[in-house]
Amino acid sequence: MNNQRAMFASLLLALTVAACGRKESSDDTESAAPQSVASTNIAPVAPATGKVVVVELNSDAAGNYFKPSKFEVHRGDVIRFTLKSGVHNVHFLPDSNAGKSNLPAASDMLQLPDQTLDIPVNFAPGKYYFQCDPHAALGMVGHVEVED
Ligand SMILES: [Cu+2]
Repeated sequence: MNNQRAMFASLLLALTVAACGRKESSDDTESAAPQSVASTNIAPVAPATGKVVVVELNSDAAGNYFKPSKFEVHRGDVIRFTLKSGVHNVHFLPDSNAGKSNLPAASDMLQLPDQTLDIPVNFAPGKYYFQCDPHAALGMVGHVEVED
């Protein structure tokens, strides 16, 4: 009886710890697919499908800005730049990403509301800088950290 209680208590504790650990993921991301149910006994066979990380491009009373302007992604994710207002582009400036390879080319201007630009995250782990060319001087810059 007491053993059963102890086992139940430790199981509960393990579940609580697992639940807390999941909260570390960023609030600014959206899952591309429903989250798979965690399985503690079976090791994943293949890397999970990447998630879609939405980054808005805005032009409003607050200025011109990416939202979020600082975030993390993992290889296999997709960064979905989504125009909310204004006219913007996305440029991973080589000069500001010294030593990095595989940078996406500067994008065309996004002009239509909800127009999207998907950038697959296939670059090496590290910190990357990007900007909107017309508004970089006004602070429309972003930082993304790529993790494996
Ligand atoms: Cu812009």
